[in-house]
Amino acid sequence: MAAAGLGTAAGQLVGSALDPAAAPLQAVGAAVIDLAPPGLKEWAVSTVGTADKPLLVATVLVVVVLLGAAAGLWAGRTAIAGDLIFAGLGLVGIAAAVSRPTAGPFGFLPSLVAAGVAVAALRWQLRWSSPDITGAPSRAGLDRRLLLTGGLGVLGAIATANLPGIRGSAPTASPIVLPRPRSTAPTFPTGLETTVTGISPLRTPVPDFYRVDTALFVPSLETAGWRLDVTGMVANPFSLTWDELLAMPLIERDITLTCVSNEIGGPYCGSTRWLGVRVADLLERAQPSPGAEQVLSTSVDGFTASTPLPVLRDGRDAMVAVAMDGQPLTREHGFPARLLTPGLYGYVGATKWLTQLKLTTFAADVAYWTARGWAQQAPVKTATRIDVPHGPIAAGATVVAGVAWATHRGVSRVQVQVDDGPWQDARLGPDVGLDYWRQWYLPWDAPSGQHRLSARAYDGSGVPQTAQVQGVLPDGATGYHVIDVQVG
Ligand SMILES: Nc1nc2c(c(=O)[nH]1)N[C@H]1C(S)=C(S)[C@@H](COP(=O)(O)O)O[C@H]1N2
Ligand SMILES: [Mo]
Repeated sequence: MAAAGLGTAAGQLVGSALDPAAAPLQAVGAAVIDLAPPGLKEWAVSTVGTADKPLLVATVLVVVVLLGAAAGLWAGRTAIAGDLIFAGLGLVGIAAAVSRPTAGPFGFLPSLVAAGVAVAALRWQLRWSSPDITGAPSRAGLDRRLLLTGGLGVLGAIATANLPGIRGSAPTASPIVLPRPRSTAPTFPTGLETTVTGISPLRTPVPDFYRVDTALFVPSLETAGWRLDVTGMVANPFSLTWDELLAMPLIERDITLTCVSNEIGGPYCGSTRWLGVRVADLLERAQPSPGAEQVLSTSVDGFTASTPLPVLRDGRDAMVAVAMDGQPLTREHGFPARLLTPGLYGYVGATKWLTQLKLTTFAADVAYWTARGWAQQAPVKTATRIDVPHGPIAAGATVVAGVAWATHRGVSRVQVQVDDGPWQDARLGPDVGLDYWRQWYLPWDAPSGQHRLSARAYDGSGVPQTAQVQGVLPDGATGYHVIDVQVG
């Protein structure tokens, strides 16, 4: 176990110096994410949420250490067996690192070093712990092993601390000056949160904005050297530096972003003010060829999304965003630039750490989640979330309140049902436009006892909410958010 830990620590150190994504834990963790069946991923997202990444790394580490224990036990009988286990582990790490879409030429090195160090450490331990001529284990061997285990603790700590970006490093060194938008958003109204305690604020604070992605470590890009390539089936391919992108006309828009994996009533929906360059402007300059069907956006970490071209040309404010809530994007949300497509779920229109927009066909290029069975076309479905009450409440005058969204279609009406009573129209909060969620509330004189509250919305054309998520709902389920409340 000590040898496995030492080897891993060495690999992590080489990786952090060379290419963090190639470090053994990151590389294997990322491969597990990409290879995991979609059902497992949904389970992870819904049960452990954003903690899924540290949990995954910890699991990989535990498996490595357990295999180290097996190596130690077998090596006691046949020394070569231990070598073989560590060599096998090293090969897994190397395979994971070099098969990344963004692998560099030295991706194999961290896991190679890890396996080498582990084999050497195991051999060294075996030498000292082999029985002496009387058959008793040598004293020196035990002391050494203790020493080694102690050393492992220290190095293990370094290695774990050395997982840059699992939580995202500090923003870029050079301060970023955001140009003023050419087209500003209307004055932002005051939300219901000033009067309704517990309702989602009309604008989501950036630290509270949900994060969903496949990136085990948050890519740490800098604006210097960053480029956005617009390429593929276009008459005029081009490439923009950060300064060139910012020199284009910027739009400022209030847009709600949500994840298809959000459970009914779940947290994976956020709303804020974005600043960016219209995708339509970029397309206009590139001049897509007649056969182009989609824009395949690529992230620096290899993630891809397919956004249907007609959607990007129908006049909506799809943008390459550079700021949210008045500040440059945080690393977690795609610094320095990301795609944002109002009305589409994140996995088909919101690529973070964006580096390329490629005009292509659906047959020629299959995006990350489409390859894993998710729909190619994914407009956001109408959804409602009850934010309050949350937990038991006292009997008497109170409110039921929350948010509803039908991105790019707007929300025209929200209704609440108490137990089996009539559906009552809730009052709607301020209107921030078709692309933004709507707060709502309904005063409620809550009688003592156990009550069931249901909420549903209608989109801007009056079409009622049906299923919200993933298509598969249990029999009889409506997709409405339903909660049970204990009153009194
Ligand atoms: N590079 C990259 N971009 C990505 C993803 C990803 O896994 N990698 N996930 C997408 C999904 S599924 C969603 S819902 C949104 C979430 O954006 P947020 O984390 O800023 O809220 O990012 C999208 N962009
Ligand atoms: Mo998502």
